[in-house]
Amino acid sequence: IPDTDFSDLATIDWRNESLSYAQLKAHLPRPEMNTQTASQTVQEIIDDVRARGMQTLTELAKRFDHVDLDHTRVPAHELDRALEELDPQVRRALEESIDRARVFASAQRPQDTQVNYANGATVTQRWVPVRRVGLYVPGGLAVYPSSVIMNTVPAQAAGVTSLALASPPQKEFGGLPHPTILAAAKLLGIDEVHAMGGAQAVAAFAYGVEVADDERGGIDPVDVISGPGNVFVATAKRLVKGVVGIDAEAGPTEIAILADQTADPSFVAADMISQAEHDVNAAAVLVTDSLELATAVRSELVKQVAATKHSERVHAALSGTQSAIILVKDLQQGIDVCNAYAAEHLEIMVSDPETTASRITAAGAIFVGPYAPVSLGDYCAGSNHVLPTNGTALHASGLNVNTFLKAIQVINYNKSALGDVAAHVINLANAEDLPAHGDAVAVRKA
Ligand code: HSO
Ligand code: ZN
Repeated sequence: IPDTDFSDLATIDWRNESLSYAQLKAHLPRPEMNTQTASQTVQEIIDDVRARGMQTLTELAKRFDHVDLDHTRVPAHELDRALEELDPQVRRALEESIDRARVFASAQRPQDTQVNYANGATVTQRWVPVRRVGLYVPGGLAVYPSSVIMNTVPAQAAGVTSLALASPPQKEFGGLPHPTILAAAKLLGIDEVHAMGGAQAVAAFAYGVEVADDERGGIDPVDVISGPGNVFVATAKRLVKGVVGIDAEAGPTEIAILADQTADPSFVAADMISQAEHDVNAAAVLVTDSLELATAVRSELVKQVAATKHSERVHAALSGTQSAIILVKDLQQGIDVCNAYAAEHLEIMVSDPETTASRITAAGAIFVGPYAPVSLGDYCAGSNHVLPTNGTALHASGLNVNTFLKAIQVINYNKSALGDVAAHVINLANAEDLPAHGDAVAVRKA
């Protein structure tokens, strides 16, 4: 391998190796595990919210966010104002993003299924939306109105009628969440927004908060909490899981690119940088059978990283153990590597991208060909950008309407249909030494 310019990005050379799936999984670049847990502090906050409700929420807003609130609910006129004051170009972009996401999410709605076993014997699977969803939106440095869209649209398309948003109060905005977040909520038709952050927001959503004698009301408990957050939010979600459903725990974002000598190195470098821009722990992995491309991408990285706004963060992300260029002997090995890696985002820039994409069996989302960069999917493709990270795409899916639906199985048998299988039920009940189960059928036979 020739000496390279962008030498902090590791090279892994597997051109002469034949690695099994297990070996691939063991040696792929992954972020170092963050074992830090905040369980005890977070459990105390949850208990406190359950015991003292709104009182705890306002006290913690004072302690952590340095703002004075007497209630978390953001007044309706503040939502209106945020939307009025939103930059019109940003507004149009958000609207386009919402429109495209809605079309795709609505098309995902699953059909109910019904099977007839006999006359008078049907079993149906009926999809029903959860009653209420709590959406968490982080404050601070990361202000992602696009994530408000990505979390809200599939819930609404699923038919969820009650949706509340929580985002930390910001001192510089007079104790309200960030105005772009408020504007995005208003655009989406969410009118219940709470200025609350951290573990306390998750607790308030999970258990609800009762408030007597205040027209602003309390906080109704939700069935599902979704949305990203810091370590306290993630820990709180883990602790309330079971009481409510939660979306997957999102780790740092990652991009893998499977490319051959036909790929444009400036596109490859730009896309690696685009996701590295999120976080020093973000991962960018190039998988290629072309040494020439790998070298060209390195020189592009030198140029583009120097010129990009967040170059320090990008440089840190590309230098971390989670990022690398992986050299493979051929396309097949490249596909095997990608299927074991199970990237949150996988771009395919090879000569026949569609055929190659059809052979991918694990990825949060696949971006096919040179004109489908991940940043398109982050904002305006129509697909969702909340996707499984850190290899969980092996078993998990990106946010979609099913996240907010449950399937109810409906059993409808009449007397003669029950009679047809009665003996089998009774025999199985006896085999399990649960004769009362059989009796419940026998009593109906008379
Ligand atoms: N790439 C991120 C989503 C995002 N990008 C939001 C920009 N804003 C995780 O999929
Ligand atoms: Zn992004």
